Amino acid sequence: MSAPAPVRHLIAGQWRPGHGEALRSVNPAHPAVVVAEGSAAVAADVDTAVGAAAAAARPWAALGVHQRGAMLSAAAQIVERNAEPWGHELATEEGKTRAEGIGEVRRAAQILRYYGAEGDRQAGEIYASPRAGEQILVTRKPLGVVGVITPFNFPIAIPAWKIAPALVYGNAVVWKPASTVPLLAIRLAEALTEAGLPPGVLNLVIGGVDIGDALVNHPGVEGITFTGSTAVGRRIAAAAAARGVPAQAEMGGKNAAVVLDDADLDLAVEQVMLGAFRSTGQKCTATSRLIVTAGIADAFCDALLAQARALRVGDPVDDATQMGPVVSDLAQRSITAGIDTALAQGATALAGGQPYADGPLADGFFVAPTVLQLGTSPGDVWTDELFGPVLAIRRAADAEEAFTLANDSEFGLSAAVFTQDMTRALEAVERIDVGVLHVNSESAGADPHVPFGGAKKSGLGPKEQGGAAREFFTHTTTVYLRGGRPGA
Ligand code: UN1
Repeated sequence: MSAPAPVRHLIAGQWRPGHGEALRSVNPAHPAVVVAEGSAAVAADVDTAVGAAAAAARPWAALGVHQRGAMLSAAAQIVERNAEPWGHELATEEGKTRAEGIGEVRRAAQILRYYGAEGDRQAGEIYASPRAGEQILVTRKPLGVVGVITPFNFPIAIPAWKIAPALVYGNAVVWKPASTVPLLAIRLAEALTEAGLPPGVLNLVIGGVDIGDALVNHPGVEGITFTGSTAVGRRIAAAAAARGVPAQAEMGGKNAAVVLDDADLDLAVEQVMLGAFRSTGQKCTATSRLIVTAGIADAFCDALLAQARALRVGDPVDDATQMGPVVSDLAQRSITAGIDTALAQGATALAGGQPYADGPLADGFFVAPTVLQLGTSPGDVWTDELFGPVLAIRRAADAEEAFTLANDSEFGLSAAVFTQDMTRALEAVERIDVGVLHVNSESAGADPHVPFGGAKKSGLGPKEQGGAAREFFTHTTTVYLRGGRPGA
């Protein structure tokens, strides 16, 4: 067992210990094992970090997009080279399986590579002018100092997909990651520092809600990007609006998989299993609602339950494990409470639903893969995001009713529809109100070059990734460009 890694903060180009309250991340499969340990940042650190970022922002913006991109490309190589050890650390700190952890580190490298090449993709707009001798063009400028607040569930990929575009478009960053995953945050900041980022361009301050609040309310922060819970996202967006700065908030999901009568049964079962239980269901894009039409419902549920009951739950660094623990004691308690409420409100547990009372999983923050059959009054589990391995099933008479049920949520992040009928698939595209729709694949997943984000109440502000990220991390200047007096 290795010694805990020290928690350090990156401020003005220097790695420093914190002076705040004790902060430790533990292995959620073995909570007695400390992964990283030290002290949180304090509000004064946020102030210093924002000051350093403000000083670094102008020369950074002046550097040019190609040079900034070259540093991201260098960071991508460092991240890629460390995929195995950092993926292992990720699994021990966050709890997803080691294979997923390594995959996530590689994904962070891919995101850095994508934005590293952004200079070659930049293109602008030129408009005709109603006046002779004039052209109108639109240029883009960075916001300045951007506050980045990231969740625990993708400790390196989500930070990469916020920080890489923020930096390449010329912003300086002050980043507060979830305090449950400090080690992976330190790893990404190390890679970017090693890649040559000038001091102050990226600052890392690790801490709890007080540090997030200090960042969000700091007058020097000129934009805030956040991924996390709906309650916090709305609070951040409100605080940003009160200060008159833009905010981008990616929040909750209650994502449906719709399985229609003509679906490829094996494919649908496989993909719903991945959507519901990969990363222990801790994704805003995870499948937490399943709607299945009458003609396939019994066969589908039988096959799904057999797989859910057989899922190998265990230590994420054991190669045989298919699903690890949830991130923390708090998460375990809130998911378990959500399951208990569902059962009290009339749901039937078809798989899981019970805590691990004894055996090797009893000490870790494990929650059994849980499948709940809902009745006609579906209860809170139909509407509230539990952020864990819990799938709630409802049956629909036909595709029309299934699409209506899929839309029966205030959220609209992602959905999956399983059908082999192109007409039905196109109907789903028309009918299902989401930001991301998968036809015959699981509800989770995102690629760096395409927009990511939700419809309805899942998100606020411009979408993330691809060209969409530019909308948030830059502002435009419309330039009326004339030479001298025409004809003079
Ligand atoms: C994915 O589906 O692979 O917090 C990414 C989340 C999302 C990212 C999902 N913002 O789960």
